[in-house]
Amino acid sequence: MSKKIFSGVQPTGNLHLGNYLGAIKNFVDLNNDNQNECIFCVVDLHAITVKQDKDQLKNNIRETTATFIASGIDPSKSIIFNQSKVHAHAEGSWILSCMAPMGWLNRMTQFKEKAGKDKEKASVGLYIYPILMASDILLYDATHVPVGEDQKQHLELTRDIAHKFNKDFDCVDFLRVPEPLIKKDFSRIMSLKDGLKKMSKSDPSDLSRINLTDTKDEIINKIKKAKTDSFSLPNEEHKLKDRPEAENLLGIYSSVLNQTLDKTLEEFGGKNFSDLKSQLAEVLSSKISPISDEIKKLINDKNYLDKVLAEGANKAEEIAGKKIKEMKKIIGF
Ligand code: AQP
Repeated sequence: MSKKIFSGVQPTGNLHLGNYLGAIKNFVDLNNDNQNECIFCVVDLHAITVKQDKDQLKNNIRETTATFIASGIDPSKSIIFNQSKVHAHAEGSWILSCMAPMGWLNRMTQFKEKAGKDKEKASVGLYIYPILMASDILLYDATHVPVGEDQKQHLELTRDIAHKFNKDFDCVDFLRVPEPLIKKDFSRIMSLKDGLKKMSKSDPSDLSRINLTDTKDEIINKIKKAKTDSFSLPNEEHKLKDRPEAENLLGIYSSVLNQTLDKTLEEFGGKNFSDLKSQLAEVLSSKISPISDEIKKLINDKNYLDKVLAEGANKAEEIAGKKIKEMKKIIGF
């Protein structure tokens, strides 16, 4: 069955292995299936929900675009664009925020995590972030949305909002209810410094993540310094319970090699972390280094990246512009 794919990544710098294994790697597989229509968005409106430096933001938009292409997304097959270029996203977000009850938003755990203790000082944008995400997805009639496990709750909200809009305005199936595409295994990559914390761009410690622009030496060094426990590696999955660091490193190894955790446990069961670490550094650098080299090459070709984004925005505008017009008609504008 042909799928309409929509997903986005924030241009907030430090794109890392979690973004790659949780999302971008799936984007590439979906892009490679000729039956799919794919739209990959650099979600710069989402990025400004926390303060951004103007020049840094501009660079990060290009770097995220370069990362998409360097990872294997072909801009002649998939639409790649940045969100702020297509007005319908913000307009749709406002309309949907007028139908989504606050109670639904109050349940979003990502806001609680990101706002932390200082909730009063967090931006309103951070609070309504999932509504902008719903607008992004629903404007393109996306059937499937590939994301990491951390975005599952936001996707459920998108589905609820679509159902509510269709019901409130008596327009059955106008907003298409999308399906999440979340990989069953290893859809949440954890910090290298704390197996209970998500690997994230905003972690102050660079040693907590493998950046997609890291050199081979940096990768080797980070894996060497990754947190471990004091036991040897188990050979059965249930023995990974309460061993988050072991589970994370074995999971990363399996995911990069596209192999099952069972196979990895067979390979490393009874061995020490040092054996796993040296193999992991090897497979990671052979996967990441070519992407990293290509990002560094592409980032110097600003004209090319800007052209990809401009062409993508024109195509996206055609689709989203039409949908927002219909949406406005339905609500009585
Ligand atoms: N650790 C992760 N494991 C698996 N998937 C992940 N994703 C992010 N972190 C992990 C997935 O990457 C896609 C793009 O994410 P994003 O850039 O839009 O925002 P994010 O989820 O907020 O990413 P970070 O790194 O955690 O950023 P900060 O530190 O700014 O909060 C999404 O599909 C996400 O699931």
